[in-house]
Amino acid sequence: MKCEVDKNFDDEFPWLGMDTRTVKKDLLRHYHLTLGRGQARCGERYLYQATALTVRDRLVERWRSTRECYQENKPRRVAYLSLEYLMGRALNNAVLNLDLEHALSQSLKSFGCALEEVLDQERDAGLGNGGLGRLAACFLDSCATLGYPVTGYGIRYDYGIFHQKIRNGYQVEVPDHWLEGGTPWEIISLENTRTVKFGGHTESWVDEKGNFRVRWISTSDVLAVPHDVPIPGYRNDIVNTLRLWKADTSDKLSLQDFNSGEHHDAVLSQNMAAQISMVLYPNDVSVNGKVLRLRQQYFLSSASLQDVIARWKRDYGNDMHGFADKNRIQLNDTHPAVAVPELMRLLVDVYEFGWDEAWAITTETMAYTNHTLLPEALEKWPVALFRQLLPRLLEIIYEINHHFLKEVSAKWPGDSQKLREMSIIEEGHEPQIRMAWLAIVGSSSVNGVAALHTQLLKEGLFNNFYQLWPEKLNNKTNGVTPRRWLGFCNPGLKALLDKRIGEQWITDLKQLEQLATQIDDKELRKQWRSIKCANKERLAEMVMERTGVRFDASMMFDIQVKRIHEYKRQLLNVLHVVHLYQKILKGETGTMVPRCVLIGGKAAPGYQMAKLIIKLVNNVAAVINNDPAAKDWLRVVFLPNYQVTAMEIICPGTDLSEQISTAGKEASGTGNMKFMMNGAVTIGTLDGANIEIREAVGEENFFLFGLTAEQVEETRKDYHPSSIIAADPDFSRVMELLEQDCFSREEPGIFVSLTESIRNPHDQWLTAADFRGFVEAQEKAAQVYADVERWTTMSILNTAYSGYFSSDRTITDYANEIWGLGKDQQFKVKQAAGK
Ligand code: 26Q
Repeated sequence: MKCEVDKNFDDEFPWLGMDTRTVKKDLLRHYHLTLGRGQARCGERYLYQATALTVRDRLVERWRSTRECYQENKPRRVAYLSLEYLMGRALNNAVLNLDLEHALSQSLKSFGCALEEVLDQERDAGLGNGGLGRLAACFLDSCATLGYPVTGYGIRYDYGIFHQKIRNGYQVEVPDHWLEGGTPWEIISLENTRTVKFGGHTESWVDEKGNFRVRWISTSDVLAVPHDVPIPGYRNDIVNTLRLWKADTSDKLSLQDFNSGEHHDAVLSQNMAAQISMVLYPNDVSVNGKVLRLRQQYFLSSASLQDVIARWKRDYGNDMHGFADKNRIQLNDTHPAVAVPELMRLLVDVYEFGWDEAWAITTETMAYTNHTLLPEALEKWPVALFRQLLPRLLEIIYEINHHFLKEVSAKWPGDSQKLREMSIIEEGHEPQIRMAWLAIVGSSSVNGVAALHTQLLKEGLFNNFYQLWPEKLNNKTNGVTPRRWLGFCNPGLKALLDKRIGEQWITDLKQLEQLATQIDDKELRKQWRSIKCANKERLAEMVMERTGVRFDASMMFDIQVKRIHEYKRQLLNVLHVVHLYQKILKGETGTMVPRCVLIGGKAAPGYQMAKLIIKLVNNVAAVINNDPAAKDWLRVVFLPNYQVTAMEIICPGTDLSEQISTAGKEASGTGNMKFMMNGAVTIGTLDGANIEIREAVGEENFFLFGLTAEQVEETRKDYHPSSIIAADPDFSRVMELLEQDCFSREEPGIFVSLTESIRNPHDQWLTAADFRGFVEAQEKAAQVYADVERWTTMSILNTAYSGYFSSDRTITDYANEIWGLGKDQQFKVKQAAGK
């Protein structure tokens, strides 16, 4: 669809110039007038703000024209519901999408300032934990770039994911007050404030038409105030919206309250309400059953659905019958799954639909993405909590379950076990609501995030549902945005690609395959290496600044960054590091290549084992880095506070990407894709999207090791890690060093739970089973690395075949196969002539 910008408005307010002269004038105006700064230089902070405002003005005008364009064409729309968005920094993204880099660099020169310094002032918007939150951010980028009318809905947390400090090797969590000093990237839309109900009770009656009706009354209401963030597409003049809800009280401080002595109460309720959007929950076992988390989930779901319905009414009037034809709602995991009964409540209680009609609309509209196979990570909420907080929703969930179980009985007559297994309500001492079951039952599409993950969902966790509704389950392998994860984070490589294969790859990543045809070009190979080397220098600088450890760009950079979790097996990585150290001590460096090993990531605050792994990495690093014998061969760091912005430096400077989870546990992984795009070679297990990465790049360009998901299940039945260790002298020696406190001289015994977990026959993660395979794959990687030409080939081919892992491909698949957005629903905004 093509859109012309409103001509009348356009004549009155011609779009702001994008040339250096105009941009510079605006920058000065914002600096002097908006921010009130004088002649003296007041530091980069104000320059950052003036730059951001200058860019924002240009986003806002495109935002308006995009809205008008959607309004005019009335396409089907998608609401993406997510409790998390890991946006990182916004300024550079906007600058490059709007093609303002040159104009801004020039303009800032007159302030004696480089654009990079200004960009560096911005704090990360860290409104997410890890992969799931960053995926949501990449998806929004692709939706805007592809011109799909998709709105992101989330919560505007005052505090995002905690800032990680390391003290004496231990993780310490510091609050992330990212809004301090304000953010230029949000515009408050007061007129779209929604009211969300909590508590109270329900009451039924029969209306004048004789219909059974329910109302939910005596509630404590909370206001949801939209803070809109612009999401620019890549050089297409489209700006979509991320609408983040901030909670506010509905009992406004009135003069009357004040006079009648109720001021205190009013302030209290302000606090209660504001708590909802105060802080992002870390992905932590200790969060289970926390009321505030459920309040957040319902707050997001209810406000967002009301918002979608309000737009429907504006565009189509009060009759909601065509609603499902014009709307899709994508649930990012089960976190917003309460949207299913909430949409039913709105349709049945407020818009007076009959149950069956409301259910048809709801299930046609909803789609659910699953992100985990770990059964312990599946969300459940105590029925008692629901009754107290969301009494009307509990009634609706029971009703949904009642109808659903009739369907189960029809398919499996007399099978009471099936009924128990599939019931949305898990019976027991404390009955619980199974949110994944609710999401599956209430959606027309259920997808996994990588081929293996989806297959395992079908065979395992969701097998009953797969038997009932085989057509519901589908795969959408994750992707990452090539703008941020190649274009912006690796300017050196971007320039080379532009020169070699043209500039189209950035929105059509399959074009990278052209690189393969140039693989023998000497000049290309030389430049490829020199870019990688420069990126390694840049990473080394960051490592030095943050840890004081010197990384040497001539050594192999072996990197593992991701959340710290036992299934991701950072511990296996450490075992290998200790093994290398031991070989160095024995003088067996013959086939070794010098390495710099970097591990980074946050541990959930209540996850003791994960926190101990961080301490182990730090202690091992301290011993190795202080041993002169190791200096030429091995350096190790734990990089504190891993976040989006750090990854932008890390992935371009990586040689070897560690993707070593226990097979069958990592749903997809997305860091693996960022590394691949930037020419890192993967050492990995057959898990998540690693499998597809290996297929894309060819098995000869991937260092494979470890049990398959199937073998993992087999091995568990008869697993004796201590025998594996005893039979392997290298492994024995590694365990000995750990168990004899060689890395815990000051605090003997602190790592016992880690070494015991490796020796435990019930070790879920089978670390010992994969040790030997891992060491061998590492030796292979070292051997190839020593052959510069072979490594260069592998590196180039990894980039060349990473096209499939663009989130543009993923979103195109969501659009075609889940949302039913064809080519005709893709927008191209045409700017008025002469702009
Ligand atoms: C749950 C309950 C209470 C509080 C927090 C949570 C919570 C929060 C975040 C539970 C899980 C998450 C995040 C999960 C996540 O990031 N999963 C990852 O999703 C990626 C994108 O699909 C995959 O690539 C990863 O494999 C998967 O681990």
